[in-house]
Amino acid sequence: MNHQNPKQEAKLPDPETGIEIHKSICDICTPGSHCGLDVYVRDGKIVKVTGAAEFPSRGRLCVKGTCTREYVYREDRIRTPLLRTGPRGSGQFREASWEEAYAVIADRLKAVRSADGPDATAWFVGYEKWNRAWVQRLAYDFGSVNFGTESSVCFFATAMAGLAMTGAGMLRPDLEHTDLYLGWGANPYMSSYQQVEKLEALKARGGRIIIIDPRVTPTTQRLADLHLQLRPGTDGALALGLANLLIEQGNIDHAYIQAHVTGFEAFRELAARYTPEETEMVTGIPADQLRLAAEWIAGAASVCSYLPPAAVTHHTNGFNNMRAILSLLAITGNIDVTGGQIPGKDTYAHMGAGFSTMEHAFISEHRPADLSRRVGADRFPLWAALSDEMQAVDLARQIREGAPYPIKALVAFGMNHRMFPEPRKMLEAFSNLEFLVAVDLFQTETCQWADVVLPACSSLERSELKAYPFGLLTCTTPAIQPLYQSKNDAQIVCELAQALDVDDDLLKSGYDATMAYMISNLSVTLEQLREAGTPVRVQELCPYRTGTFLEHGFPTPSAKIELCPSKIAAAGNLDPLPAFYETEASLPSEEYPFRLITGARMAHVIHSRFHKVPAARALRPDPAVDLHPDDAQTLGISEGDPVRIQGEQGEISVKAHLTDTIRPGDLYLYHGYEEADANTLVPESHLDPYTGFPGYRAIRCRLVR
Ligand SMILES: Nc1nc2c(c(=O)[nH]1)N[C@H]1C(S)=C(S)[C@@H](COP(=O)(O)OP(=O)(O)OC[C@H]3O[C@@H](n4cnc5c(=O)[nH]c(N)nc54)[C@H](O)[C@@H]3O)O[C@H]1N2
Ligand SMILES: Nc1nc2c(c(=O)[nH]1)N[C@H]1C(S)=C(S)[C@@H](COP(=O)(O)OP(=O)(O)OC[C@H]3O[C@@H](n4cnc5c(=O)[nH]c(N)nc54)[C@H](O)[C@@H]3O)O[C@H]1N2
Ligand code: SF4
Ligand SMILES: [Mo]
Repeated sequence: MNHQNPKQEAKLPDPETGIEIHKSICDICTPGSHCGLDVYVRDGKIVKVTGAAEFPSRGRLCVKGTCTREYVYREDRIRTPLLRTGPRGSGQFREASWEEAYAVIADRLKAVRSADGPDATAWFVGYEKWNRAWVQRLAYDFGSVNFGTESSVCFFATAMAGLAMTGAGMLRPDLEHTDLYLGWGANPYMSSYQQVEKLEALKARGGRIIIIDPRVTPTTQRLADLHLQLRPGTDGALALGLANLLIEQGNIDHAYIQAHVTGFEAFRELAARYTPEETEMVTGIPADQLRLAAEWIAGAASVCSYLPPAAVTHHTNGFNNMRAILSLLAITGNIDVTGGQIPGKDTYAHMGAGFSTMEHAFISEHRPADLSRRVGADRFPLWAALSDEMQAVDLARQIREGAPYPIKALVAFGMNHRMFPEPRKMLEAFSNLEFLVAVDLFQTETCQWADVVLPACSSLERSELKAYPFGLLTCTTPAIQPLYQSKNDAQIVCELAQALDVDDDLLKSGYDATMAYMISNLSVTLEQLREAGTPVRVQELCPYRTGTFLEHGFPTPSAKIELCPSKIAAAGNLDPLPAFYETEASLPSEEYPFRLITGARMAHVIHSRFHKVPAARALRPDPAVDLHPDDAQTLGISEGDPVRIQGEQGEISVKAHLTDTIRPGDLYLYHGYEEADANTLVPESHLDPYTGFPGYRAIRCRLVR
């Protein structure tokens, strides 16, 4: 087994300062970014971190990345494996060796499997994407169908819309060639700065940008030629309203529809309900702005859209809203064409780079033949039809209720129970478990509930494969040795495979062997990648050729783009048309006059992880709710006043922040604070029936001074 991390090929220490510079990557946010790092190390400790020029990020970092040193050295890093000594949730542990911890895990998991079968163990990975293939393979090796991830609430609903309609999951916008960009919930200044320059380039070459966002943001101010400031959650109605105008005016692509689209007649009838007046009433977008947007779409040689991972789909009607957007692109002939929405495949760890690796085989080789029993499959049949993961949003319920069958043990890598609606119900579920393992960098609240806690290390402390667009691949080496006794997650999985003695020689042969397997179809080796130290272009680059699906047929039952997908019809009681509807809990009432939108990104935080990084926290020390000045005046609230937000499930206390960038009647709140957790206000039942995604972005509530 390979316990040792490979040696870093660093620049020699500077004779005067004793500082060595190591290349690494920041994995704090999405794989789409993963900026390159120059890590300045003296005596084995990081003294400074800057952006490395040789990566696609070209030497830049965001505010979180510049806080990397503080993030890595957060005081609550877990130092050793821990075994619970006090009651569940008490946080009382004793230190243990890795061998002892593995032995306990193996004993307890096998006991659950003997008594209740392998599916009584669930395996979960949170925000991190790089380690998922390993955990998924081990879950399958152990015999469980219940592997799930944070994708139960992020991006996959958007992918599902594409999958259901076209069979191709990732329909990326062709920003380089498009005439018109529809930024549905796009605000890259806060969430992915690398996208900004692409939109600036589009603008510079004369392309137009429409941003659809209920708020005024840096993106609407700096990039939008037109800002459609709609009521949150009404994107579907807006897309149908635009479709209706385009159809009425004959500005759709009849030849394309004839050749490549099914379900158009039914869709046309649905859209016809959204006259400009009706659309204005539902969305709040003035009819003249709607007409202008339709005119621009009609006049554009090509149109593409942001693929919003969260903003559009974090609604109880999010999936249909997303489908309405894609339907608009389909009837205007903008799917699988230059400048439109182009299919693409994942290369590795949720990143498309234009070549393939063995990751898919690595995961699927040991996949149980029948996944139909996985958590959430009964409740969210469309999810089950399109994803091989459990729908983890249903996990807490199944653990508590034991139906359709009991879940007794949970192995959780990077699990933050506050990610889910009504987090206390996840804690209740934890206390019902027989056994909980938590693997994390930090002593989180979730860890407090575990029986065994294992210390993971950060991206700077591990060697890791990483693919980037345009055929780039790298394998990092550790900039510093793992802090304390921590290890990287994938190595932990390989060692667990040994402890559990699963029938998997590859996994048991260690982390390096598994990485080598991942790229065994490529001409480049791990050693060569490590020697290079920065991304190299692989020879096997073979990007998707635009128009291939149009030419040979889409991977759907009809071989066409389906506006009323047969996969939805087959999944049971769901409307195959992208109808627009709103649920009661998202509609303000007399008792709950505000609509709360939680989670719109802020540059200096990411979910649960940066509220405890002092430098980042100092930028906005207290949890605060954004409130329109008109509403503040009505309620007699001033800037900085303490306020209580009361929902149907609970309440939290925060400070008031007055801003006229939002619509009166809306409230905005960032999530992940322990002391003021937005998700305590999101009802556990407030879910999209198609995807299981929570409606984080529209919850009715009231505000009390
Ligand atoms: N109200 C509201 N809730 C939301 C959202 C919202 O918009 N509003 N957004 C949702 C979305 S889109 C997402 S993606 C989720 C994200 O939600 P989470 O998955 O909760 O994201 P984080 O809190 O960033 O990270 C989860 C845990 O992973 C740990 N971790 C980080 N790196 C590693 C590692 O390398 N190994 C291990 N083992 N652990 C690690 C962290 O310390 C943390 O405890 O939240 C969702 N929840
Ligand atoms: N700094 C930072 N960066 C991050 C993250 C982070 O937490 N912090 N999280 C990462 C993750 S997990 C994700 S999923 C991405 C998400 O990143 P983005 O896709 O940028 O998502 P958000 O910032 O949540 O929302 C974008 C915009 O959508 C608007 N919006 C809210 N509701 C609606 C609606 O109903 N319709 C429309 N059209 N717009 C709406 C918001 O006002 C906001 O300005 O960011 C990633 N990057
Ligand atoms: S957190 Fe910032 S620096 Fe790190 S990968 Fe994301 S965008 Fe880059
Ligand atoms: Mo996300």
